[in-house]
Amino acid sequence: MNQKKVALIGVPMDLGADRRGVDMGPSAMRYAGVMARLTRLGFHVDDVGDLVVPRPSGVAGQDLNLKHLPEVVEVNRNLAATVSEKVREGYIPLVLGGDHSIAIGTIAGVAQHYRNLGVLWFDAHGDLNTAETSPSGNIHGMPLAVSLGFGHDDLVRIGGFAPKVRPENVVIIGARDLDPGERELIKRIGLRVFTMHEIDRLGMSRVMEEALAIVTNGTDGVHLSLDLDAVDPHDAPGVGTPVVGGLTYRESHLAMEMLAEAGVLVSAEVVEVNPILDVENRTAKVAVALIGSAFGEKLL
Ligand code: 5AB
Ligand code: MN
Ligand code: MN
Ligand code: MN
Repeated sequence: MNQKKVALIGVPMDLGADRRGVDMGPSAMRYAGVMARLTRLGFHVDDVGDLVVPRPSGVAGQDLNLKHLPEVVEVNRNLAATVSEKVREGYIPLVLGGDHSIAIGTIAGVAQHYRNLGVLWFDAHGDLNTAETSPSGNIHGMPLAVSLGFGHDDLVRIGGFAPKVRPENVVIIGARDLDPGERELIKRIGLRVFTMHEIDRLGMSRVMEEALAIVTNGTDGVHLSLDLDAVDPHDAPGVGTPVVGGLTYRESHLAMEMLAEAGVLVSAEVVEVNPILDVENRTAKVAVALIGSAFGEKLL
């Protein structure tokens, strides 16, 4: 059997968010041992390094309620091309963020090869805003909307086609902070959102069973988008937009282990790790431990 290959792609992007520092996320996760962790699991790991993120050109995009739009578009175009090339070469791309705006590029690249992609989106937030609904103008609050075909054309058309994914193939897990426009969109397109309320009531095991059934139904692969703010700030304090009442360390691990057992993962990104706001690199360590579980790590 051919050895499975993982391509690490760092994207030191922080222009999609208000708080600086998340650009150091890739370094923090490398320092926390992501490479060794995957190698130990038997993967051939190639670190392709970090994409170049331009310096912000003043206030471009502010008038559109899309901060740093040109830079975010440029980076995501490059990321989509890199991810697509790595998938073509037989790799599972593992994108290390950076703020969550980079999901636009990852999904654009993967969806070029998987036209019926399923998406598991772990997040305290919906990331379903558009310029019209966003309270902040920060593009990291918009990537799931963009991937579903909603938002500014320059973002939606990255990779040359839209939408990248269909609502019936996508689930959000861990939500506890949604804006009014996001709630409206969720209802309009019938997106399945497993809120913290449902995780409390059903338990993560049952939630993951249902979530996996949705994202594998009629799809040709599953993408994991893991925003570390899905995890409770007690365990993952180093994130730009912490929200109390999140997933426990154990719940998040169980979710990743069940994903690994399903054997459907074709790409992943781990985002919003902010070392400046962290405590002794705790959040990056949690991120790397979760990556281990998602890629098949087991105790026995
Ligand atoms: B993250 C908020 N909904 O749009 C907005 O961390 C927060 O990628 C977005 O989930 C958080 O600004 C984006 C208020
Ligand atoms: Mn190699
Ligand atoms: Mn979030
Ligand atoms: Mn997010």
